[in-house]
Amino acid sequence: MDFKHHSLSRENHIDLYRSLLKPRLIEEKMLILLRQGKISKWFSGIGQEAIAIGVTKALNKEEYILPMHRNLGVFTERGIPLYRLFSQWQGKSNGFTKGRDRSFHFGTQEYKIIGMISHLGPQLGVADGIALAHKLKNEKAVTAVFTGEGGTSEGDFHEALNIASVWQLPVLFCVENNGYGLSTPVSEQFNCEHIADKGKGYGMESHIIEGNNIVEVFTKMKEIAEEVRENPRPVLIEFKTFRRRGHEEASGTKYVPEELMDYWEKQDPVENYELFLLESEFITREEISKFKSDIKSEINEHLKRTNKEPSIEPDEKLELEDVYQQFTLDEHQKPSHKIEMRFIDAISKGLEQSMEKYKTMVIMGQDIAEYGGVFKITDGFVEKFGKDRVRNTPICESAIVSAAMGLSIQDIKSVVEMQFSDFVTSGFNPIANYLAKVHYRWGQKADVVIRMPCGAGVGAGPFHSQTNEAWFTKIPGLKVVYPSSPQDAKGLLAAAIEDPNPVLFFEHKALYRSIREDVYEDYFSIEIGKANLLKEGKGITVITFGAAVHWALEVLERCPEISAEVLDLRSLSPLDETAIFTSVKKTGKVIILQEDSLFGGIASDISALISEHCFEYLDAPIKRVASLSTPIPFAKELEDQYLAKLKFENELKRLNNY
Ligand SMILES: Cc1ncc(C[n+]2csc(CCOP(=O)(O)OP(=O)(O)O)c2C)c(N)n1
Ligand SMILES: [Mg+2]
Repeated sequence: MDFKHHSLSRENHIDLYRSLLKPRLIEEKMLILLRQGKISKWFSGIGQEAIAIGVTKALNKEEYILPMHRNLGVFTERGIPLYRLFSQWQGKSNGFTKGRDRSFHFGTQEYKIIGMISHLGPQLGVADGIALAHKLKNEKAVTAVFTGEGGTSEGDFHEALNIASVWQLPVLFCVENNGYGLSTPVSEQFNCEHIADKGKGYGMESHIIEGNNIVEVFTKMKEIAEEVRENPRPVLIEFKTFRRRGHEEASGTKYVPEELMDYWEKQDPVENYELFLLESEFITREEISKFKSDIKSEINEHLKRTNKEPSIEPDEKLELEDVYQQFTLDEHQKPSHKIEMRFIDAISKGLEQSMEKYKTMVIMGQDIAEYGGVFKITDGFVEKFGKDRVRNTPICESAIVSAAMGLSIQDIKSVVEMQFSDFVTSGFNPIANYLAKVHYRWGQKADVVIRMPCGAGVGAGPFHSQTNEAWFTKIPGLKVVYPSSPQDAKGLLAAAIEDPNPVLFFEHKALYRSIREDVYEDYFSIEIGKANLLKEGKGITVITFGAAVHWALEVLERCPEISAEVLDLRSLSPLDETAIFTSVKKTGKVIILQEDSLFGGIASDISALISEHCFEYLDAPIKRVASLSTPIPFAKELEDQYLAKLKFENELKRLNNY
């Protein structure tokens, strides 16, 4: 290993060496604590420290780094007090997650570190979003994101690199190729010589760096970072290194050939550098001992502090409160004048007014710019707000949702349009695992609205007709809004955008051009979580939402003899339980109508809630009416048979006569 470099003074070398030592000595201590059962899991980075340290040193302190599970050096190099790290690993309240997540699964805006989620890949798209924000703000800054070579097999890697290249984002994609992903060797992970070769496929500059040589890592990364700040673009960097211990400490290394271990032991980044510093007479053995004992006493002192910290006292109320960021709606709104709008116009106008209100807000989606989106909701937006804020995306749902998360980390609101709500499956992972959980985990907001054009009745078959709200109402941390009228759609969309929490906003396609009413022209928002009593009655409560509201009203129009209340839920999460219970207690009979197929839909939970809270008030069994338990068919005759719409009238009459 060659450690000579013209740009480095003796002081620079010593500084690099001391930084390199720190994660090594902390790890050695952690391995002891692990054996004593004091920490739960440990992912060792021994032998790979030069990468985390070199990359972090090459960046400015205000530039974001997104590390992975072996990158302790990122955390030490950013100067996080060790007791906070130890507390994090021991699940104490003065860690970074109040005991809610383990090891390196946290971020901190204070140190500009954005930690991973277990799923590895989403980290890369989040870096895209952070870098996009720098670019939009005209800041000369790079963002560095880490992944192992195993993680590069995930679709997220492909999507994130593709987006970064198409948008020329200043991201340094740092791949630590350490030979294994858990027990899987590189030969079973990918079939090309170097991961760096993939850069060409993305139209991206790439480099191979000797990952165990701190001087090479630091000087090359510094040079690359300087160039990228001036000339924003993504760069793929493959660091050749090796994982010297098990995937995590309990899993061992039996499957690793001994020769490989022996070879890489000789490539140790700390020992080789130490030798160079001694031979160059930059440092003496006494100095080395002094550095080591200084770090060891720092470790011991901080461990004492962590050990004194009391264990967490579980507080159910606090746990529930922290799932969402608290906020209050903008109160300065006095809309007065109404004009007639179709459902689709209301959404378009609402979106446009939010773009005017929030000057940095970004909209992203497929074909939404010049083309105006497949439903033309964003028609004319690009002329008004420009291509920076109205962004066509490649077909990369997952990394776009992750990028929206990155924008939120940089305090920029965004709205992501799913072309059809069905396609959200391709972006499900970051929604369910990143956006939904990030506030609870480490207090970071995910200020993202995902627009979901959904629903059947348009003869579009199994992949363009689903109403998939139940996939999301299950997940704490998300809000799920589902308007049925133009006025609600405009006001609730504005509220969803004001809200700093992640909101899935369902827009029924069949309503887009079929429903119209007078709507406030000026900006206004409607509080999320409040149901709307559309019609009062005495005999039956009809609970429903979305297009089914109109099915119910249509039937009731035909059956004036039935005195029914119609409760339009408007929001499924949070759910207005008070409105539900109040109405059911008044009428004593309830029918819940949902467009989705029956099992596991929101109607089931509402039914359970009513039976738990209103049992004594019920005069008949609770009835759920939903669509058939099949995928949604294409042919009109089959779709009609599938939908709950035609079944509702009979069930309503039956309940009325009960
Ligand atoms: C989506 C997903 N699949 C599988 C896993 C389990 N898992 C965690 S780390 C890991 C190996 C990662 O290998 P690599 O990216 O090379 O990183 P390294 O551990 O070698 O640093 C696996 C399979 C996971 N966490 N997430
Ligand atoms: Mg690996």
